[in-house]
This record gives sequence, structure tokens and C-alpha cells, in this order.
Amino acid sequence: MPAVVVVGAQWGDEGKGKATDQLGSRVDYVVKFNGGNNAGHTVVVGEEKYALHLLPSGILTPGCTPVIGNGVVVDLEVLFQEIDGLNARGVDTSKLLVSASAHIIPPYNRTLDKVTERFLGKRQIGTTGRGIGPTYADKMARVGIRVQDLFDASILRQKVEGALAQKNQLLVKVFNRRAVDIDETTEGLLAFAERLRPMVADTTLVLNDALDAGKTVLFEAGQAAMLDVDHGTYPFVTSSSATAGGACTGSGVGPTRIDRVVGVAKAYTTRVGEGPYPTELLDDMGERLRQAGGEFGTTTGRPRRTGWYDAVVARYASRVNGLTDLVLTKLDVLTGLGTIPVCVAYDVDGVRHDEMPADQSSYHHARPVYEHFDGWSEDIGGARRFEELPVNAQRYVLALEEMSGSRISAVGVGPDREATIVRH
Ligand code: 2SA
Ligand code: GDP
Ligand code: MG
Repeated sequence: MPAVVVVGAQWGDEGKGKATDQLGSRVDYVVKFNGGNNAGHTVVVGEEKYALHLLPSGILTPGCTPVIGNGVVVDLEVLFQEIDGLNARGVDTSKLLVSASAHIIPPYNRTLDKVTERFLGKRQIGTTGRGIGPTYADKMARVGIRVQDLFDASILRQKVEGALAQKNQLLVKVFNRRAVDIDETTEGLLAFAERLRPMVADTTLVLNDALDAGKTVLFEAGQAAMLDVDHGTYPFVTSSSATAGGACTGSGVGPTRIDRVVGVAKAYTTRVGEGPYPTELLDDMGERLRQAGGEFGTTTGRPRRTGWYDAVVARYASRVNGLTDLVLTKLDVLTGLGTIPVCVAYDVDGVRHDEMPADQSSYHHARPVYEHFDGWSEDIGGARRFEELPVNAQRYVLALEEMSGSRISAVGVGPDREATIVRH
């Protein structure tokens, strides 16, 4: 498996971090290709629990080279905080590489993210407030600041000045805030330059050379298909390409080199932030899933919205990512339920839709059409072979496989690294 992409097949937090970490021992490079410290991956290794935001999960695997690709937006303060935190716990981060072309999240974009959300009021997106949206907006508007700019003080100052020309107008005139100081901002960014320098590399060259040499490279997505800026529930999305195509643009590795695309989906669904969510449970059952699954944001601590498995979303994610496999996680969270509903289609204003409606207005009206499955009560945390699962749990997994458009190659039965049934 020389080049494998791991993506979220729902609204994020499916357990991509654990899935990546698990493959880690067989992987030479782990590449984060989109997003920034809005992501939150929780990985449990023995007694230790790690919450990663900006760093790829491969950082926990000795021998693996973690790479922050050009498609990522980097908050330098967070980068070094996270590195220091891991070093203090004995994790070696010395192999980390950062693309010279990755964009930097300047402090003013964190401010803009938060004030914009407040300004939107009822129309807010529910962002993580980390400056992600404004930084990708700058990238596309060609006023972004890249890692390579840190190594030329006069270029950096020009770029900060260029970016602030419009933003200061906005901050002062629309948001009633103080203007951001150009020199102070430039100095603040330059302060990170020397510590960053040894990590900076032409990562497209490094990764393509690695593939030429027969190494295994794993591309790890932040967020998920339904939060992808093109394919998600726009505008209630993140600002990056979280689907498999993003692995190519966000790393400089061409699509002909990708061998496998693994989607990760929970045995139910969750969503953080605003936006349509047809199978959402607003009742006690939703709370039960939230508590049983520990569904609170890894980055912001926000309670995640919860709901039943949505096979329409899974089929859509299979399609837009070209999934070769699905990893089903958190099956253990459903233990003890009498029956388990699964959304097999939507009813949109009286019309059945077996596939995702092509327009967002319809999606906001979509009501789930459920099929019901019998539950199981046995503890499944210790199962390591598919046959060890109760027969109703097996049936549930096989039914999801049938509906979701991809084979289910592994099933998660607990947060621990080992708590996984590998089928293929
Ligand atoms: P942003 O900050 O601009 O990317 O927010 C835009 C939308 O994307 C959602 N989003 C996420 N959804 C789920 N998990 C994410 N990561 C954290 C986690 C979230 C947390 O792993 O738990 O801790 O709150 C993530 N990152 C972005 C976000 O909720 C908005 O809907
Ligand atoms: P990511 O953003 O996709 O990496 O996912 P998060 O780390 O934000 O959220 C997934 C959560 O589920 C983490 O707390 C994991 O430790 C946990 N987890 C992953 N797989 C399983 C599983 O199979 N069962 C249970 N109970 N928890 C799991
Ligand atoms: Mg997460």
C-alpha cells in the first residue's frame, strides 16, 4: 500500500486519528494536507491519551516522518505549543517537515474569524474560531503569508502590509476594532523563523522521492466530506478540501500515485457547528449517544450534535472520494440499544431521494427514511475477529456495508489502538 489517503466520510471526528495511528507502524510518512488546528484527533496509546490538532497523527509512531503539506494553514504559536507538549511527554518530533508553501495563520485572522462569526449572528457557521476561514480566503485572494516568507523580513513586511490594507479598513470601519499594527505583526511572525527553519522543506519533492523509493505514504484528512468546501453542506463547511482530491492538491502528489482511499465513518453520526443534519437526535437518545461516545469537541470542547447512521451520506462520501474501503468506528457505543434506526434515503417534500439532493435548499428539507435493525447487549470491546461479534452486530455491519457503497475493511470496538477488528 504505497500511497493511502484517509478521509472522514461524515461530518468529522469519525476516528481518523486512531485509524491513521493504527496504520502508522507500516507507514514511512504521514501527511496532513488540509485544514489546520481546527482539527482534533484523539489517539489512545496504552494509558496515554494524546489530543493532536495541527500535527499529523503519525507523529506518535517512532520511525514515521510527519509532514505538514502545502494545503495546510499553520498557526505557528500552536505548532510550537504542540511540539513542546509532546516533547515534554517523551514523544520525538525531530522528524517533522513543514512545506515551504503552507500558509500561515496570522493572529489577525483569528480575530477576524471570531468577529465575523459574531457579526453573522443567527447565520453563523459555528467555526472553531482558529482563523481557518480568513486564512484560506487570503490564500485565494493572493494576500496570504506563506512559511517561506518568514525567511525574508522585507518580503514578509510587504505581505503583512498588503494583507492589512483591506483588513484594517474592515476591522476599524465595520467591526469597530483597533487597526492591527504592521510592524508588530511582522516582528511577531519573525520571532518563529529560526525555530521553524530546520523543519522547512520542499515537501512535494520529499514525498514524490519517497514514493519512487517504494516507501509508504499516508495522507490524513482533517474534517470530512460533508465539511468539504466544494462537496459539503456549503456554506456550513470548513474552508479547505477535506476530500481525497485535496490530498493531491494539498501535498503535490498526483492522483495517479494514490493506491487506496479509506473513508472513516462512525456507526452513528455526529456534527459540530451549524448546518443541516437530517438524522440529528434532539431527544434523550441523542444525549445517550453523546455521553456513551464521549462526543465533545477535541479542540473546542463543544458538545457534538448526534444522530443515527446516514447511508445516503456514506454513499455520497464513497462517490466524491472514490473510496476503496470504509473503516466503521465506535460500534461499541451502540451496545445496549433495542433497535437501531439507519437512514436509507431522504424524503424531500414528499419525494424520495436515494442520493444526496444536488441543491442545499432541498437538503435543508430532507427527512430521514429509516430502516430498523435489532440491537445487541453483549460487551463487544474485546472482540478482535468479526465472528466474535454478536450476530445482530454482524448483521448491522453487513447491512451498512451493503448500503454504503464501499466494503467495510475494519470495525472499531473501543478507543484503544488495539480495539479494532480488521476484516480485509
Ligand atoms: P472552521 O473553524 O472554519 O473549520 O469551522 C467551519 C466548520 O467546520 C467544522 N469543523 C469541525 N467539525 C468537527 N470536528 C472538527 N474538529 C474538532 C474536533 C472540533 C472541535 O475534532 O472535535 O473541537 O470543536 C472541526 N473543525 C472544523 C466547524 O464545527 C464548523 O462547522
Ligand atoms: P478524528 O477527528 O476523526 O480523528 O476523531 P476525534 O479524535 O476527534 O474523535 C474520535 C473519538 O472517538 C476519539 O475520542 C477516539 O479516541 C474515539 N474512538 C475512535 N475509534 C473508536 C471506537 O471504535 N470506539 C470508541 N468507543 N471510541 C473510539
Ligand atoms: Mg476530530
